[in-house]
Amino acid sequence: MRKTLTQFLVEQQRAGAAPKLAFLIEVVSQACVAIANAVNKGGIEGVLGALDQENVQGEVQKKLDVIANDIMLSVNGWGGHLAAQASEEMDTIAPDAQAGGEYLLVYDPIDGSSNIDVNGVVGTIFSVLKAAPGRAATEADFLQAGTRQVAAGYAIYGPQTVLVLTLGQGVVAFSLDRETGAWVLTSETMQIPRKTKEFSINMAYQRHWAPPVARYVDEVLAGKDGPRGVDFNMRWMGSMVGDVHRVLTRGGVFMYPTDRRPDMGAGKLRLMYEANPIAFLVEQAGGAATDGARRIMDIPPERLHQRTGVVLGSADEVELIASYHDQA
Ligand code: P6P
Repeated sequence: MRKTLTQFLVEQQRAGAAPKLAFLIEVVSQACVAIANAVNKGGIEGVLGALDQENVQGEVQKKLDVIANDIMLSVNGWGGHLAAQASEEMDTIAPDAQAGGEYLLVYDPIDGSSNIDVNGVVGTIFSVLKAAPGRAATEADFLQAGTRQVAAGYAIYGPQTVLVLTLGQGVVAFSLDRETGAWVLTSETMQIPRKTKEFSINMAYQRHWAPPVARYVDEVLAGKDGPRGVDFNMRWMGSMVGDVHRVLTRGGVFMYPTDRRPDMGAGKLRLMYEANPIAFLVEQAGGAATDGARRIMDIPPERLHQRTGVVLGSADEVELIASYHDQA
């Protein structure tokens, strides 16, 4: 009988994890089951397609963006363990129904939403921070560096539905058994090898890249006859969760750097609910995560929806790219 998420969380409590944190993760996992079902029903229940409204990012919202956000809000908003929630899809924070919650939950309810209508991989990314004790939460309370996270994870809705999680003691993965509704442990420790021959970047923006990124990609594209001396492979899923899950599973380097496009000076990916939780997982799996030059989890947040460049995965490659930034 495989271990379930519930059993894992009980063991973590016995090993010293805060009971309310374990409960929080259990509740988030239930929200992810509901989102997985909504994603899986896709066209059947008419949840595909876009709404004629934009989110705080100025991006057209997909129906599933809003459905998933509503699920996260309602499933996580009753237990009193959270002081507040924040989301890519909400302008500002949503205080919990009850006062006194110890934790803050911030998330991207559906990452990769451009993939929804074409049956591509999408996911839910979440990050857990400590709330300020004894008072109602404010937006400023969320602005904590990634090193302050107490837990982080994502659910990936693909051929399998998998929950990947860290509580700061390594990275574990659970697969959803749809027959029982249980999250079942399928990886006790996800590890990213230091070396890789696989890179992940959207080549369409090549002419906009800064020199260190252009240099790195030119060298890997030169293959065995070039300075790297080996041929590389490329993957780009258009869904960060999909590309990151591959990197956590078999290594690789994922890049969404800042570039010279008018709206990309700060990058596309968001610090609080995409880059930080993923960086926590990647570091816990022995990888590295920078904005190209500096550690993502050290970046001091100034705004809830702040963006950052992202270079993460196999440590040797991330460090090489950082050295090119230092030299530039
Ligand atoms: P592009 C999805 O919209 C997302 O935020 C990430 O999940 C993904 O890695 C990236 O944007 C894809 O961006 O510019 O290739 O469409």
